[in-house]
Amino acid sequence: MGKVLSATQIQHFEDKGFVCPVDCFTREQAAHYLDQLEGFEKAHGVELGKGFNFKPHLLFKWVDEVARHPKILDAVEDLIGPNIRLFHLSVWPKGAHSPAYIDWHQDATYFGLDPSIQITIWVALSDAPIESGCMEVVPGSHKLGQLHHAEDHTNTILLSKGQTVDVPFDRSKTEFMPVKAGQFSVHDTFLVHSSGSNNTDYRRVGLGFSYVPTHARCTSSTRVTAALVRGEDNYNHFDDEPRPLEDYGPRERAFHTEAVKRFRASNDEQAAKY
Ligand SMILES: O=C(O)CCC(=O)C(=O)O
Repeated sequence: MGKVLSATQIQHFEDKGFVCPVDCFTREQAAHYLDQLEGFEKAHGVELGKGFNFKPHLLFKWVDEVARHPKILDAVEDLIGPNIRLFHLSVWPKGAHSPAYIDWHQDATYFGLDPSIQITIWVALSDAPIESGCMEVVPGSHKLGQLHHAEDHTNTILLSKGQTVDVPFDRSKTEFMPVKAGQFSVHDTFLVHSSGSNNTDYRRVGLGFSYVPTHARCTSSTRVTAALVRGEDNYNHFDDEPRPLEDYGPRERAFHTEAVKRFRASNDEQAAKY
């Protein structure tokens, strides 16, 4: 038994590469977070979507709060130990009846981590049932290690580089990871997964947090940033990310721009090796 995950859930994660769903906060709290996200979008005339969906925990106090939610960090600790950095975060919105989708991929691709240990926690701000395009996974595929990916720049693909597994793999048995607003799913960095388009009348929004143990390093020549969210770091593999003191303040925007620039440079460097 871990702090949040049961022995059965931890075993399921080891065998299948994912756990879903886990209760985190109330529907009302999820709606409150979604209001803040959409209030910002409305006020600034932007979408926190493709091209502007990276690392919003550096810009908004409410996102930083979710990133450090004790229930989330307890679940991550159950799987990778007590010293944890938030390596990356993407917002994943899919508008009502939007054709946007995500092809089969592994999160590890282009992260360049060594050792490649990373957990994705996908937190639902709105309900994400199968018909809204929740994630579909290939159970056990995390044991395949890194598979080769190609880039597909179809503009309805939400991933920044349209990374898509381009070697054969068995997807005769898949499972979905539906989550309700306020719940999260957990998956391993090598788990092969995808998600379909949103066939509901509402916008489906989730936050995908990528956590790593502090001993993992990014092998890119660009030194990337990551927030120490729990425990201590005796390795110095990352530059620290400061917590936002003001929503979308000038200091916050400047740091966010720099952190995203470095993350993209690192991703480009890793992609060039493929
Ligand atoms: O939000 C989605 O539909 C998929 C997100 C995803 O692939 C991930 O968080 O790893």
